[in-house]
Amino acid sequence: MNALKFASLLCTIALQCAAADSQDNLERAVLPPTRLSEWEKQKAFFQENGYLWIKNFFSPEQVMLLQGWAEEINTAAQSMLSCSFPQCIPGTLIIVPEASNPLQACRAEDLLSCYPDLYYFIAGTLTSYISRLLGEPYVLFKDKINFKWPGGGAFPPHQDFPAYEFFGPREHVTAMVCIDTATLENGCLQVAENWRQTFAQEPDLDPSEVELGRAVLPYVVGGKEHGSIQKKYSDKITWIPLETGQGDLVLISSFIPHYSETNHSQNSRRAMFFTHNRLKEGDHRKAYYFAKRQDPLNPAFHFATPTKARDK
Ligand SMILES: O=C(O)CCC(=O)C(=O)O
Ligand SMILES: [Fe+2]
Repeated sequence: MNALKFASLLCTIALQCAAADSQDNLERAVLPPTRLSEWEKQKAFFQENGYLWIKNFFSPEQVMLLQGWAEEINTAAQSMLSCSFPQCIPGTLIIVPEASNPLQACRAEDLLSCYPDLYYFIAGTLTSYISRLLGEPYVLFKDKINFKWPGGGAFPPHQDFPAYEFFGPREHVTAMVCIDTATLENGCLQVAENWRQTFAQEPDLDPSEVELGRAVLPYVVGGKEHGSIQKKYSDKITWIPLETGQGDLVLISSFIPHYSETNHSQNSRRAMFFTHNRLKEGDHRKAYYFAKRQDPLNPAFHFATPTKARDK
C-alpha cells in the first residue's frame, strides 16, 4: 500500500472511531427530562447503573454564571494558599493543595457557605432535581470544585462511600457539574460499567450487597494510595469515559467505582461536585465541615485524591 493510501485509510478509521464515539455518547447521555415518563426512565437508569449523564442540563447563561463562580473561587484559593490562610475558620473556603505543588489548589471546598448566591442556585436546580428524580427530599452534604490544572493529579479508582460513611447517611448522590469540557486527554471522569455484574460472583463480597449496588470493594488503607480500590478488584472493572461538555450534569452514587487520569492538556479541567443525602438520614453538612476544619490533614479527608495527608 502506498503512503497516500495508508494515510487515507488511517483517516477513515479515525473518522469511524470519532463517529462511533459520538454515537456512544449519544446513547449514554440523555437530555433533561421534560415528560413524566422521562423522569421514570432516568431514575431507572440511575438505579440500575449508579450514574446518569444529562447533556446540557444548564443553559448557556447558567454555564456563564458557573464559570464566573469558578473564576472567583480560584482567585480566592490562590491568594489563600500564598498566605497560608488557616483552614479552621468557618465561613471561609477550605483549600486543598495539589500533592505535587503546595502552591497550586487541587480543590476548594465548602463553597456554598462562602457564596450564598451559588448556594441558592444549586439548591434551586440540583437539589430540587435530585429530590424530584428520586422521589424524596435530598439535602446537601458537601460541595467542592476540583480544578485539575495542566499536569493536575489523577484520582485513582475509588468509591466515595467509605470516605463519607462516618457521618451518618448510608448512601449519597453526587452531582458533577462540568465547567470545562472534559476529555480523555484532560482527565475526564470515568465510571465503572455494570459494576454489580462484574462483582456478582466475587467470593469476598456479600452477593446481596453487590446486587443492591451497596458493596464496598476492598481498598488500600494508609500511604499514598489511601482509599483506592485494591488493584485485584479495580483490574476487573471496565471503565466508561464520560467526555462531558460545559453545563453537562453527571449524577453518581457514592458506591459506583470511578476514577480519572492526570490532565495532559494545556488547560484546566474544572468540575464542581455537590454531594447530597436523603433528608430522612439527617442534615450532616455542618458536622462534616466542622470535623474537617478541626483536622484537615486527617487521611479520612484525603481519600484517593492527589493531595497530601498526615501519616501517609
Ligand atoms: O475530579 C475528578 O476527576 C474525580 C473526583 C473524585 O472522584 C472525588 O473528588 O471524589
Ligand atoms: Fe470520588
